[in-house]
Amino acid sequence: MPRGTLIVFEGLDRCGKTTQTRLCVEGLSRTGVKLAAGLPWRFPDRTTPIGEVLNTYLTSKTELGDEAAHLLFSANRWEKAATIREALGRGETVVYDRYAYSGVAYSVAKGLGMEWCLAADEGLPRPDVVVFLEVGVDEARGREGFGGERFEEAETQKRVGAVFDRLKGEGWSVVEGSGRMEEVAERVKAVVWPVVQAVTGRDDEVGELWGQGVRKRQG
Ligand code: FDM
Ligand code: MG
Repeated sequence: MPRGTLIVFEGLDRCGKTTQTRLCVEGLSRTGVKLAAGLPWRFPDRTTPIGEVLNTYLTSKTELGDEAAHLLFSANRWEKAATIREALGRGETVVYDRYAYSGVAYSVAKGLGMEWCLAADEGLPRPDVVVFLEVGVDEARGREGFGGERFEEAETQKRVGAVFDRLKGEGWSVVEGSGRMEEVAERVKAVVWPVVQAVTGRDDEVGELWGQGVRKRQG
């Protein structure tokens, strides 16, 4: 049985990830692709005990040191790693709103070292495609809801965007995120659909971070 495809959406806050992950799932289900239950999945997964701590942190009800926060965001992914692999192994496609790239981008933007940040997520299931929704900070700031949570301010977003630029590599598709949501969804479909078809026709294993796309950790 062919495995499922792991599709990840990344981008700055208010870039349209949540809308586009939903539209992507709707589009895939119309084409008859076998999907995991309850998609889109998202990180942080605020429903687990670790995710509850992250939620209090993001809503500024708790303070965490930058290293501790980074490791908790990563642990929140590790607690789902087996579930993701199992779904893909059953031939189910998985769509994520944020993944380890957000983990690295936000933590490096706070001043933590790139290598140290990459290490925590090394070995997680590797996405088949990372859809990066490109939206200028000024446009994102103007969208409804910007500013409600920790990190949702322009200076942080600019620093996060600069780290995302360093992470962009093989397996990434940068999609212009401005414009009507239906237009953006068409652009997303044009990059996602060929990947789903290619993975379905191939008989390969799910990869591991940071195998491709971002350079492998040294040593
Ligand atoms: N975030 C998200 C991190 O700092 N590290 C991570 O590993 C992940 C997955 O949490 F500000 C930050 C990014 C964002 C917040 O909010 C999650 P959304 O807007 O609900 O995705
Ligand atoms: Mg947010």
